[in-house]
Amino acid sequence: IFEYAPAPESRDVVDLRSSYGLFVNGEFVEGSGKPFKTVNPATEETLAEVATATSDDVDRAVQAARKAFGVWSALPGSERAKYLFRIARIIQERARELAVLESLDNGKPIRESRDFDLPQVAAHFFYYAGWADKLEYAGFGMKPLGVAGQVIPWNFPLLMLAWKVAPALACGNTVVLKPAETTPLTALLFADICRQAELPPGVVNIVTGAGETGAAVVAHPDVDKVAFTGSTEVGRIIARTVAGTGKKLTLELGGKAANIVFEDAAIDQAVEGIVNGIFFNQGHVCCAGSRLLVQESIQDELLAALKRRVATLRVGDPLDKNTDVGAVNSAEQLAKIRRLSELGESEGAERWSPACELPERGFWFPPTLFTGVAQSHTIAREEVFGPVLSVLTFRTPAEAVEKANNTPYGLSAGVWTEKGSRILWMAERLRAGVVWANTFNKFDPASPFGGYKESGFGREGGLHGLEAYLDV
Ligand code: TXE
Repeated sequence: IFEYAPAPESRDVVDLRSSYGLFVNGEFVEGSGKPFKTVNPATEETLAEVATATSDDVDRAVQAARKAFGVWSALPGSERAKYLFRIARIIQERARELAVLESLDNGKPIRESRDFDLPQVAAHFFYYAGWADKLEYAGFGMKPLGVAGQVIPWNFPLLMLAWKVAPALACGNTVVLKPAETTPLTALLFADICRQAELPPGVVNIVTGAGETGAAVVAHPDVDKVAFTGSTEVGRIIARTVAGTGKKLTLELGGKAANIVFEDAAIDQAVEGIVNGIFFNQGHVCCAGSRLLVQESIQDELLAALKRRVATLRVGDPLDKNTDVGAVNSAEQLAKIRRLSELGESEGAERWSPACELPERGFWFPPTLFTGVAQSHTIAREEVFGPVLSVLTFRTPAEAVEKANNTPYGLSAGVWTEKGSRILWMAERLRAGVVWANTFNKFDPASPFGGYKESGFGREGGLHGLEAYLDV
């Protein structure tokens, strides 16, 4: 019935340069390391060459941040708020440019970068701008920590920046941020926005490069606070580096969330929540609902409805406004998704994907369901970080809780039921930082986010997100 008419967003709104430097002390400067290429994961074309910061470059950035700390932390909160409001407004004004650049560098559908990432990014700056002048009356001690070293991943490049930079600056800290090596471009455009907002030099510094650059930020003796979002493996390395140094640390790591559907749930609504839970952002989401726990009595009905819905998802060009599922961010991540999916099959689960044509070039993986998954299967235990859903069943609420908690992670969970009392009963027992009820992947800057167990510690967002950047 429906003719498919591609509706691509224009690339021309982005003024791509062929090479990018580091942003240190308010200026773009060359890096001393060997530059690296960042590619468009949907086409494998090189977007730009980006500087690599060595430990000497990181040192210069930290020194700039240290110097700026004196100025920035001495400003009245109301003055800092003005800068943050200005940044938020410029983000709104340049939202289209930022969204297209995010989709180009990351592979996510423009619908998501335009309607989710960018509004959330601006909202975080507005929200924390609102706190900057209220902190001294809000029961907090007033001392910012100093220089914050922040290392972020590639799944929500600009949003993870906002989660880290906005509260740090509101409290009076200065920042040295290292974006992920596959998605550095929107952070560099953000650097340009800082200049446009006339933020004092050195308050925000962006150092690009791979893990070594991140390690140099974390280890720098003049960094007072480390904030990291990424793999549990690297989180452990960072925790070891920071141990005994007196630096403050927050970690936001992996997840293996259960999305739990009871027999009395509104099925159509649950299906939308399941699809959103695992296929949003190609499943590159730490809180993705990657384990579907369905009550046995409705398994057949739910799976049939879910497959019908998944078959309608459009996979393809991230800049096409009709696209639901974009490109996998990197060749490495694609290899990991493939390896874990092959393991899923060889360990005995049943694999299903709708018929869907994937582009020839680029990094692509179809929406995939595994049914008949046992708790011992690798795909039920390891974070795939891709569009791959493992389906398990349960009979009683207690069994649902036990299975949901049977993971070293504890970032999020979803509960679908019409019974309010059951939602509360479940939320009390689920060991997860966020429990969504009859929805999934809902975010708000006023709401704290963070993990239990191996998903990390500390909270980002809301009032609690300020604690990570203040000394009492
Ligand atoms: O993560 P890394 P990768 C999970 C997900 C994914 C897996 C691997 O399962 O498949 O991790 O992804 C920097 N010191 N998540 O390899 O390496 C790195 O340069 C300091 C979940 O991309 O953790 C990048 O900027 N920094 C996750 C950032 O850490 C180091 C999001 C994250 O990269 C470093 C991403 C070091 N020794 C992946 N080594 C989530 N929680 O949302 C690397 N980095």
